[in-house]
This record gives sequence, C-alpha cells and structure tokens, in this order.
Amino acid sequence: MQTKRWTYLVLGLGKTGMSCVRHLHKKSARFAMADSRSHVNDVSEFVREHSDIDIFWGAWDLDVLLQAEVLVISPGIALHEPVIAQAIEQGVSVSSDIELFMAAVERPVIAVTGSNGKSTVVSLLGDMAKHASLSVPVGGNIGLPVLDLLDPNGSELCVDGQYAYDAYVLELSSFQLERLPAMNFACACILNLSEDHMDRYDSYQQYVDAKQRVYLSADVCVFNRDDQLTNVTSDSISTCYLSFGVNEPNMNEYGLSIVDGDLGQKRIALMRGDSVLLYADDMRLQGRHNLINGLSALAMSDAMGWDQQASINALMGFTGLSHRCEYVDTINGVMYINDSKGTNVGATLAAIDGLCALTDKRVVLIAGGEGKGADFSELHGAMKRFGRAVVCIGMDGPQLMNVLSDAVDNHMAVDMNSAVQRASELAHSGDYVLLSPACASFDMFKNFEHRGDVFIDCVTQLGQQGGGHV
Ligand code: UMA
Ligand code: ADP
Repeated sequence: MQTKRWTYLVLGLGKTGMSCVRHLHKKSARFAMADSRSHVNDVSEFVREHSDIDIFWGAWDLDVLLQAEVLVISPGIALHEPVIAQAIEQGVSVSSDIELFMAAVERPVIAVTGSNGKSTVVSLLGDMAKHASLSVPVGGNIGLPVLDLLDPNGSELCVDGQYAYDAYVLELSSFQLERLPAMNFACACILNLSEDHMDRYDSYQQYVDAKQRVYLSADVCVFNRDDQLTNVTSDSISTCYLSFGVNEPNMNEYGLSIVDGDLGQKRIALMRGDSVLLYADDMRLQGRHNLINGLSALAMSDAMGWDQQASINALMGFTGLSHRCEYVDTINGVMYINDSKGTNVGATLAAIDGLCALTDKRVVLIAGGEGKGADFSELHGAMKRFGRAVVCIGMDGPQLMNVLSDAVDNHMAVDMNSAVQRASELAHSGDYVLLSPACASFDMFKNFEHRGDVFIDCVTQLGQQGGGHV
C-alpha cells in the first residue's frame, strides 16, 4: 500500500478544527490542515509559529485528501460533500474531535443530545456536580471544544498523580454524533426530537438516526417517555434504562405529579417513583419544558451516583442561561422575553407553550431568519391559540408569514428595531413580546447571542422612549 503523507488531515479550521490541530501537535502526530473557505479565520498565529505544517485553503482537492490516512472532520462539514465522500469511498478513514477526546480519557463521560434544551441541561448537570463538590467540566456543542478540556499535553488533567476531574459532561449535536462510532459513555441521553437542520439531512429519520448513535455502548441510557423517537433502539447494547416524562412515574422513573401542599393547595411535584424530589414552585426556571429538563438532569445525576440532595439544591437555584426565555423588561404592562436561542420550530413551540399554556396571556411573536428547510406549519396551532400577532424578520420571514397568515395578525419588519417597535404597537397590556425566531440567525446577525443582544438593546431603547416600566 502506498505510504500516506500524513496520518491526519484536519478539515475545517474553526473552533473544533483548531482544537484538533493543537491536540495533534501536542501529540506530535503527522498532520496537515485544510479549510474550503479561503482564509476566513485567523489561524495566522498558529501558522506563523508552525510553518512546517502544510495548510490548504479553498475548494477540497481529492488528491490532497487521499494523502491522509484519517480525515478529522469538523461538525459543520457534511460527510456527503462530493469530494469528501469520494475520499471516504477510496478508503480514507473519518475521525473527529469527540473520538480523539474519548480515546484520551478514562474518567466517565455523560453525553447529552436532543433537539432542544441541551445547553440548559448540561449546564444544570455542571451545577449539580458542583453542589456535590465534584469537579466536572462541561464542553462540546455548547461552545467549548472537548479537546480543550484536556491538559497541555493532550491528556487527562492530573494533580498530584490523581485525576483532577471526576467526570465530564458533553453536549453533542447530530453533526458530532453522525460520524461517531459506538462510544462507552457512562450515561447517554436524548432529551427530545423535533425537526432541525433539515438543510443538512435527506430526511428527518436520518437526523433521528444520527442522534440515536449516542446510546450505542452507553452504560446507562436516559430517554424521554413522551417522545417515542428518543426511546432506545435495538442497536444499543446497554442494559440499564431510565426515563423521564410529564406523566406520573412508575418506580425508578422520573415524572410529574400533582400533589396536595401543606396549605391544601395543589402543587406540581418532580418525582422519582412515588418520592417527591422537589416542587416546581421551588424552582427558579420557568415553563413546563424546564420541569422536563430538570427531571432529565436528576435522572442523569442519579445514574452517576451523585448526591441527590445536592442535585435538588442545584436545580432549585438554577436561573437558566441567557437568550433562553430570558426576561428583559416590562414596558407599559407588556413583558419582553428574549428566546433568541429558539432556533428551530420545536424550541419556539416550547417557549410559546411554556409561557402561555398555564396563563391567559397572549404573545406577539418576533420570528424568522434562516429556516434551515424547516416546516413552519407546526407553529400554526400554537399561534392560533396563544398569538396576538407575529412580526416576521429575515430571509425566511415571508415564508413564515405565509404559513401563519390565517392563524394570526401578521407583519413583516426589515430589521430588529422596527420589529420591536411594531410588536410594541401590537401588544396589549398583559401580553408577552417574545423573540423566539424558530430560525438560525446568520442571515442578519453574527450568531444567536448577537441577535438576542440586539433585541435587548432595542427593548432598552423602547423603554427610554417614554414607555412606563410596569
Ligand atoms: N468549513 C469548511 N467547509 C465547509 C464548512 C465549513 O471549510 O463546507 C470551515 C469554515 O470555513 C470554518 C470551519 O469549517 O473555518 C467551521 O467549522 P464548524 O462549522 O464545524 O464550526 P466550529 O467553529 O468548529 O464550531 C463547532 C460547532 N458548529 C457547528 O456544528 C456548525 C459549534 O456549534 C460548537 O460550539 C463548536 O464546534 C465546539 O464544539 C454551534 C452550532 O451552531 C454553536 N451547532 C449546531 C446547533 O447547535 O444547532 C449543531
Ligand atoms: P440547545 O442547546 O439544545 O439549543 P438550549 O438549552 O440552548 O438548547 O435551549 C434552546 C431553546 O430551546 C430555548 O430557548 C427554549 O425555547 C427551547 N427549549 C429548552 N428546553 C426545551 C425542552 N426540553 N423541550 C423543548 N424546547 C426546549
């Protein structure tokens, strides 16, 4: 067999790719790096310091790809890209940062995936570990490449000959899972499944199959009883299953129950079997979807053998992450909520339902952007029931407006400022104005954080224009 020029070729030089490059360099591996978009990223410092490493910019070149034994492919790059697919067909192997990380660690790894709630749940798990005096870093799709959790030699961090971390929590996307072989996760969970990234997959089933890979060879599988597709398929070799869901749980299941409070009032309790763990009104997180997120994290913390009371305390104190159903201000009796992280239809439905289902309130929704091929029609029922109006923005705004035209009063706005102004005119006192776009942000903003920050600025300006903060 012809000798290959490099063991690894790292494809994509964003956050993940550069973490792989640094890792392979620490490990003295023979590797090269490539990005199909010309010089979009500032990797100049690394390149200057390591002028001996080959770097390729511009369209993928099959001859270059075939000179590597293994392609280490960033999540944003699809395996079905023609040149990459040809290289794989001709025998080049595929790997990823997650696989390199799993090869480097011995401590247990919890892997969390799902269409929505991942970042909330992994952050909550990190807090639960802290409350139990455990050292458990959180990384992955949440924004910190997993290889950056390792020490400067690319190994597990040790202090005085002992492992510094008790476990790791990883948020994994379908892009990361679709190329991952069976991994021995200590605990694996699919929170929920609804359409996302349909511009990347040929079918919804293909997206679901990618997510299901998280269970292969996991020690404990944690799934959502209310969402059949999160249930473990027969391909998994695990023998231990835990489930969570809204209904009353059986023994060893996690669920919700309505119980009588001390003052005779009805309270929603988060339960394991027939034991009350805590009450929903003791939690600072709002919305039914967050009760489910809490149950999933409690199930995983129990699966890991963490102190249950510490986890319950963590859940009670957890205030949630920015840009997820985040309260911004109340102006003229209208509450402004930033859910910029609502980047798919399922998330926006959960936000509308979470805010309105248990109240009489109505919502003026600001939505639109890059729809990623989604079917917006699922928003129709929720907007008909809870919507006051919708103000559409961005590339797929007109499509969204079209879908909702007979459900609710609808408008188009050219930018966030006019969307907020318009929404403030349409909202009645007591309503919500909710930014939950059901779309990616890249057509108008740098990312979802930028979109949320612009929304907050516009709301702040609106408040300064003379609205009363009540
Ligand atoms: N690139 C190419 N050719 C392509 C596509 C991309 O060369 O066809 C290059 C780009 O020029 C760029 C690099 O690849 O230099 C970007 O790689 P990437 O898109 O894989 O992004 P990273 O910067 O490595 O960030 C990734 C995740 N991005 C994606 O999955 C798209 C980040 O999740 C994640 O936080 C990060 O790794 C660390 O693990 C972001 C995301 O949007 C937040 N995820 C999706 C989601 O949450 O829905 C899945
Ligand atoms: P992810 O990391 O999966 O994108 P986040 O925790 O960042 O998830 O939450 C993103 C959005 O998803 C939130 O703004 C909220 O609208 C919605 N969401 C959160 N938890 C759930 C859930 N359990 N089910 C459905 N939607 C949810």
